[in-house]
Amino acid sequence: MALFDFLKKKKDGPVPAEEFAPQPDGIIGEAGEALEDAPGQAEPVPAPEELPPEGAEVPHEPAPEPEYVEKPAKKGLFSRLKDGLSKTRDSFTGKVDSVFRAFAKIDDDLYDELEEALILADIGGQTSMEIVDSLRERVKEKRITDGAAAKEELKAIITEILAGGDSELRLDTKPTVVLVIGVNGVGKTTTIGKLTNRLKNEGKTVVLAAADTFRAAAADQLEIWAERNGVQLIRLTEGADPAAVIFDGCGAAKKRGADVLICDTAGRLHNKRNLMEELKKIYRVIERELPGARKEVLLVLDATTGQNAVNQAEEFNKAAELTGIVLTKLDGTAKGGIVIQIIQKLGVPVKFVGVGEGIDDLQPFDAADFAAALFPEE
Ligand SMILES: Nc1nc2c(ncn2[C@@H]2O[C@H](COP(=O)(O)OP(=O)(O)OP(=O)(O)O)[C@@H](O)[C@H]2O)c(=O)[nH]1
Ligand SMILES: [Mg+2]
Repeated sequence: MALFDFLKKKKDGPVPAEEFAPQPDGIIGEAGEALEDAPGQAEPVPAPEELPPEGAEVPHEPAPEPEYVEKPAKKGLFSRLKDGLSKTRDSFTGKVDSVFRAFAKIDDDLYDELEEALILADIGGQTSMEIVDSLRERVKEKRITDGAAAKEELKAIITEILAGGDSELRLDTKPTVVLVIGVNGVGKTTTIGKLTNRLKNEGKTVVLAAADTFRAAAADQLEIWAERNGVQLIRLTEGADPAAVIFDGCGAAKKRGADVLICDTAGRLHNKRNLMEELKKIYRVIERELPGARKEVLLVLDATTGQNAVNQAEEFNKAAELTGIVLTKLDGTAKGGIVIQIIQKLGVPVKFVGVGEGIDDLQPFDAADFAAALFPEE
């Protein structure tokens, strides 16, 4: 596929800085050795233009790596999801139920209250309105008169929205390259660790590329995950060109006959031009080194940031053709409702959800399970 097929041609303005998490300061260093050998590849990535002012507070410090504890008894996937979504469920069903309880009949007031409840449950204004409009139509069409049946319809509508995308990670080529992007602290590296575990358990050979060369600790963190999973890690020195790491990663994946090359990236791509520049360069390396390889571009979003995560998804989606979203930290938030608006607004499928820090706390996204976990049986 041609390089620019991956990048939308739309000319958008710069990404509003407040929509992205603050980034650590720094400039990309010289290209790594491998890339210097590669003709036409060695130009360094332009330094970010929107660096925070000197002395600016940088709130995100990478959290210490959690103690690795293998969960003793494998709890069922669904019950893990249900546990993980408990805060969201309490907020969501609490609000929705109280609306249906408060109204004896289904009328405009109920719809207004329901829309408000959905907005409060982080489903977003536009998506909430669409859901309520659709409910209104169905209730009319099916001549529904009682609240319980209307609630069932609401569940069906939400399930349909959630099921709107192809949530499968497509590993059609050997290797497939999985590029993991997102602002800092959202859980990219942890997600890669968990995803590697999943893929290994499916019998896949995985190579990891530490293309977050922004700080040495990032590669160290990925190395821990590589060791846990017993997979090869490609890393270069701090400050090396990320594309150089990907170049070496492609080489290692070829040599090993790996099924998947997963690339970690720095969470500092905070304006669209930098993101596009860097991705272009990375794509160019992948296309030359692994012609025809499928690319999965996964955007990691931290669910605890609520509407900000939705904004990030919109901005990243303009800059790069995302193939999927990973929504992390659902276990720590009541804001899981954002998944509904992300799917509805962006049309990008959610492929995985993170429901904890453990190695097996990454689940493939399943619309029916997610909806079932949101609407408990009565
Ligand atoms: N509770 C919970 N914590 C998570 C989840 N996913 C990631 N985390 C935690 O979030 C923190 C940040 O995760 P990282 O993987 O380092 O995030 P990152 O995006 O790689 O961050 P940078 O490399 O700094 O850009 C870590 O403490 C993780 O353990 C999740 O699904 N649930
Ligand atoms: Mg990281």
